[in-house]
Amino acid sequence: MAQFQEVLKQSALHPKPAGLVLQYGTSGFRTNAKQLDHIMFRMGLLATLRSKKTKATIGVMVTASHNPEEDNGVKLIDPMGEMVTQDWEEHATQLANADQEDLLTALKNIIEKEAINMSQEANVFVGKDTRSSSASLSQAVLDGVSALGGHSKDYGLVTTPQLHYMVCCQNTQGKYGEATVEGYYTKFCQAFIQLTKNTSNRTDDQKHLCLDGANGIGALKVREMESHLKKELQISLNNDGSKGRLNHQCGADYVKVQQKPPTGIKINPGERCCSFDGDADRIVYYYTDSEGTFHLLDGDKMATLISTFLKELLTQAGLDLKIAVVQTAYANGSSTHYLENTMKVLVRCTKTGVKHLHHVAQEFDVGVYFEANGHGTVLFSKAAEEKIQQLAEDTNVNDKRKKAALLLRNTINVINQTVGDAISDMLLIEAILAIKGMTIQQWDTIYTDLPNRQLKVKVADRRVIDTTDAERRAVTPAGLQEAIDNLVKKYRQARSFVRPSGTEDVVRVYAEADTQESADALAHEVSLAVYRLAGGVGDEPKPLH
Ligand code: NG1
Ligand code: ZN
Repeated sequence: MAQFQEVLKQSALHPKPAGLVLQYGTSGFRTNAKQLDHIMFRMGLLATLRSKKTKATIGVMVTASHNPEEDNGVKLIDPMGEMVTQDWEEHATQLANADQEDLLTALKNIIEKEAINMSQEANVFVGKDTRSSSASLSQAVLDGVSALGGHSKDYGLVTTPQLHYMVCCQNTQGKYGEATVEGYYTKFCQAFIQLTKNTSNRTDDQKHLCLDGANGIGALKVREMESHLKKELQISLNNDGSKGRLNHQCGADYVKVQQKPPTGIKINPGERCCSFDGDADRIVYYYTDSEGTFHLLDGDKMATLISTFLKELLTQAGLDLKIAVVQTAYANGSSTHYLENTMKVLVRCTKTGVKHLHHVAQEFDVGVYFEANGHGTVLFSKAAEEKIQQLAEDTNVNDKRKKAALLLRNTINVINQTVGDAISDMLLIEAILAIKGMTIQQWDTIYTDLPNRQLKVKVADRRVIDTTDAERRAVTPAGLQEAIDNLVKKYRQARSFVRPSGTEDVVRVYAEADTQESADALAHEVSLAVYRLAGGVGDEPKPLH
């Protein structure tokens, strides 16, 4: 077929380096940008096939999120704006790793396996972050789409969640919103303004928020959005990309892992601050107190604030809807304890990676999911949305129920349900704080985090570590879990687990305990166990203190 001849011709312009093997990881392919040209071309091909198969628009986002500037990556977006299904991740890995001369065979295998009708039209939306490599890499995606005769729309510079939003809008014929960046700002900012409309006496101080844009795409987009907020949220934007390097000593991942404020930003005591990551799908909040101590409010604190707010509104509205919070093993033990025992909210734990959280959240009427690192959102079932809508329109209900229903309706509209979204999460948190008349300090005292530490260990092959029980226990290598269990017993309120990263060539170690010293010591000892039992390379891990 002529189509395949074109693929062959075009693929020669995007050759695969011999011997290179890459996996579709926690969220797509991610590595040094120099190794990715052929991957991008092939993901253009794959997105076209996925579009033909689903008879819907598919998204391809070129970004490496919180990774350093020199890396890049690609994520595929399914018709409703969610991450691509797992069986297609396998197709992605197959296609990405096929040798140049086997590419057509790999492509035909997928077509056959999925029984794809090649005469079906295909539509692919493409977006990219601000990395210098993103321009040519997104062109490679577009080349892949056109080689298979697909139509594409290049959104250029957008945040990852904006592209998810566009895909969902397109495939719902505009029901979710208009598939433009303007449509995105209008939808979310209008909902924010509605939510904060009746919060009396908000001072300019309370409307003020200090934002670290990680020198990335989020900063650009917040700037574009500002006029839509009509001064109801006054953002002072730092790390806007005009000087510093992307994600370098700034951004949500740096702040969360280092547990300190980003550089290049002056914070006044008590001031409410937040950081986005490099593609604006994660956000964390923080402040420093009058003694200069840093306080982090991460994904767990956001999940708690949001679920408490929603639970209260559901009760006031008299709606019997099942709400749950979905977390991963990285969730602070205190947050889980508070949610289960004080809030009496159902908590579920899944494997790392938002696709896992998203799927579990879909099982509930209202599913609040957050990774501790600040990636998360809220999902409302169709039935829940309909009940809320009906109540908001019902003329026979009392004022209290009506008010709660209206707030719930606007809350749904301020949330990007397709994926965790730093901009939408920021608007939601700001609205909740305004409605509750709550300061960041008050929010912080809802529960106290257990001191914790995250470390990385380099090993020859991280796949030697296999885990179970939502990654909380290591099954292999032999003896590792026993070693961890014995170390954990030495400390109070302690917990630790290890897992291979899906985005970096490292093993991640997490530990928490009653004091920071204990958490640090435990994390170090577990790192040593990993190094010794799982084939550590380079120098042995050194104690933190
Ligand atoms: P890995 O590298 O698999 O731990 C990291 C994050 C995930 C997720 C992905 C995708 C941690 C501990 N891990 O995955 O939660 O966000 O990146 O960006 O934060
Ligand atoms: Zn990200």
